[in-house]
Amino acid sequence: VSIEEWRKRTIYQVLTDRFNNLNGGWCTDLSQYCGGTYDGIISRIDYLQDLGVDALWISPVIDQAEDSSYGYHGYWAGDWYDINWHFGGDDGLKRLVTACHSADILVMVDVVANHSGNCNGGRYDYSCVSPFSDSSSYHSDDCDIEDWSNQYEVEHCRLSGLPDLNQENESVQDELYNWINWIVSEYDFDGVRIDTVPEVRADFWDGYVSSSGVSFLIGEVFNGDPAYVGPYQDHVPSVFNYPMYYTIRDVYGGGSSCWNINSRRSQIYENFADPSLLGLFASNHDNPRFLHDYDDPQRLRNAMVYVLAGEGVPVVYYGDEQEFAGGSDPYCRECLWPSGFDTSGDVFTTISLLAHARQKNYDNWVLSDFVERYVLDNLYVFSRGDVLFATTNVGDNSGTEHFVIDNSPFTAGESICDVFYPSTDCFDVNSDGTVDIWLLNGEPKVYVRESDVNNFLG
Ligand code: ABC
Ligand code: CA
Repeated sequence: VSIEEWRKRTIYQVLTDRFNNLNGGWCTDLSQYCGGTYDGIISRIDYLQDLGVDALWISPVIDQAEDSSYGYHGYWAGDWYDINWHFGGDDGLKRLVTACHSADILVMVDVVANHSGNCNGGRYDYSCVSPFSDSSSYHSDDCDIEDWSNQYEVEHCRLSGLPDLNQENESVQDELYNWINWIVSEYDFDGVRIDTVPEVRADFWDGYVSSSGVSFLIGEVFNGDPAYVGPYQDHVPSVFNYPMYYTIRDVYGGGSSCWNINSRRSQIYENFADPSLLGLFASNHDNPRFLHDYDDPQRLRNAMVYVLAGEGVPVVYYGDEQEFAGGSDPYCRECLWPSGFDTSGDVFTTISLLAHARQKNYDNWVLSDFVERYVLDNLYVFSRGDVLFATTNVGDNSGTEHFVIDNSPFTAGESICDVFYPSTDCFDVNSDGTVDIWLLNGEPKVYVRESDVNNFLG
């Protein structure tokens, strides 16, 4: 699957353990397994299709080192060549990939090359790890990462006490390169999400990427500074746009000036090789959810318009569409099934409309350049092709805002329509070419020409 194909996709991030437990039930302890499986996901592919997402990012798939607690999230590797039986094992994973491919959903696997798990609760016990069961596979520095500004420490010390693989040991490096090639080809994955990128020396990733056999790999560099994150895109084709994540939250959540989007974009252009390929997101599994920090679905709707139509590849974190509001890890990792997979909420509908429009890609708007059109403290308007997006940061219950903008893809006298529900609302572009934008109670709007409405909505 080509990079160009990935650009059109909308990625949906699930924690495999939390998406669907076919036996139902409630999860009482979010720090342990809750029973979600690959077959659970397969049985709800229709839900993914209703939402309009067409790429699925699943948890790390391999067997876990089980000590006093359990790696329900998948980041604590045990047997690298075995598939986590809790999720359905080898057969279950193969069934999932086949079912997704039949539904034209790409599958992205999450992988870790920085560390393994701890065995039997011991800091130096590697006995349950295969093939890295010997201490020579790990960095000998024996320290924990404390100072995130010390890059030597970040690369050689342990993240949360996890055994830190020594990629400077050539046999470890070769094994990791062989492993990524094996896992991708054995399970027919279409893309890769790479964990803990800055915790391994940057040039390790060159060989990892070329061994992977896929074109789209997206790395996690958990840092808000574009100057720190940007250079990693010289080694991994895409990385998550963590700098823009913080800006999306500050602006649409916290109500800081929309000019912050403008200035963040300039920084991103200065520091990244290809801003258009970065992963755009408003929530993930390591941070309190958007609605936890900003308790207003109208604000989340604006953020999702930016995520789905802004510059980058959109990533929707499961549960945001259900307006979940969990706090820090593990509370942001709720079980989805108690929601009943409802498809009627405002945030669900907003995501669904835009994600389906992305699939339609009428007039190639998804692949067209992002053009910033009009910015005020409380208004951010941009276009992709001939689609115009108006977002605001004032939140619900804020009354009516009226703007007249003099920069849009439309010309005087044309009839254009806001396509958001409950009904499409059409009006004419003013005779001087300006467009009147009315936003009620902090809502976002999306405008297309009246003659294009059906093409856009499909
Ligand atoms: C467990 C417990 C947690 C507990 C933690 C210490 O141990 O569950 O309650 O707090 C997995 C599990 C976690 C588990 C960990 C450790 O393993 O999912 O539940 O936490 O056992 C990735 C994954 C993540 C995964 C791992 C480990 C890595 O997405 O799910 O965790 O495989 C660092 C790493 C990053 C990692 C993240 C959790 O920790 O770099 O890869 N995520 C600074 C640093 C970041 C650092 C971050 C958090 O703090 O720069 O590198 O991320 O510790 C901004 C700044 C940033 C700053 C943030 C906080 O603020 O610009 O630099 O980030 O403004
Ligand atoms: Ca390391």
